[in-house]
Amino acid sequence: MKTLAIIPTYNESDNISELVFKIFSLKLDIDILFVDDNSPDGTADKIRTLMKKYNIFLINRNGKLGLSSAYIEGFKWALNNSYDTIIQMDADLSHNPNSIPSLLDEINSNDVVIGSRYLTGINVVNWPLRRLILSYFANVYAKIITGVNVKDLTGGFKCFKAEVLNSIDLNMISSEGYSFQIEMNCQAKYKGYKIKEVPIIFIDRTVGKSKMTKKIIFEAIWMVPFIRIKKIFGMI
Ligand SMILES: Nc1nc2c(ncn2[C@@H]2O[C@H](COP(=O)(O)OP(=O)(O)OP(=O)(O)O)[C@@H](O)[C@H]2O)c(=O)[nH]1
Ligand SMILES: [Mg+2]
Repeated sequence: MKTLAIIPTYNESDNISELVFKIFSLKLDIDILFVDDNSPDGTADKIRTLMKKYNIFLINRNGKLGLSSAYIEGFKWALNNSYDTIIQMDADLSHNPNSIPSLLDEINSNDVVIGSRYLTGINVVNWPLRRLILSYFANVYAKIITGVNVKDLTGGFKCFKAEVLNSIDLNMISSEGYSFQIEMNCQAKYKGYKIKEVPIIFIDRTVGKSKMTKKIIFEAIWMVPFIRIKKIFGMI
């Protein structure tokens, strides 16, 4: 099994070293691909230093192009470089690398594994109540409209079999922000792939700033019915 962890970064220089150290401490055979959008805080330079010691790759883009396009670029790179298992995670340590083994354990018998915050109650630590309510109800809304029975449709800690990414026309993904997570899950489910959730504990970032904006929230509100409409008209 050739495994890649794709990690998009924007101004995460203070989180990168700890993250890389924690992933390689697992002693699993995993490569890391960072997709950095020319972070003004010098994240890419930190990554380049770490590249001397670890199996790390970097796609350095010219400017902030958004989470969705960072992942799409990473997915294409993974497929071109023959990885068969692709993990995606945030750089801010909200996604604990110690949960990677439980994602990998399940990927053999499933096609997509989601590290789920809402599988066993609400496993979110240190989020302000309004952020938690937003995330929770966004998930209920997305589940009802899309008909995809996943408790954490918006989570960003996931594992894909390469076959799933290969089957999706990545150039036709419409989302720019976090609704990207919902769209990828729907694409997989509508194509008949098996999705499994495993519980994770999500801890709010302690270092760096959130990139969540109102634009990202509004995009998700109209994108969810749009995804369903694409399915109804056979575009997925
Ligand atoms: N390359 C790239 N990475 C991004 C962009 N926006 C966010 N990211 C990265 O995507 C991951 C998730 O972004 P976060 O800001 O942590 O978003 P979040 O997890 O929803 O929100 P918080 O945890 O509250 O900050 C982090 O690793 C970010 O650095 C972007 O435009 N380009
Ligand atoms: Mg985060």
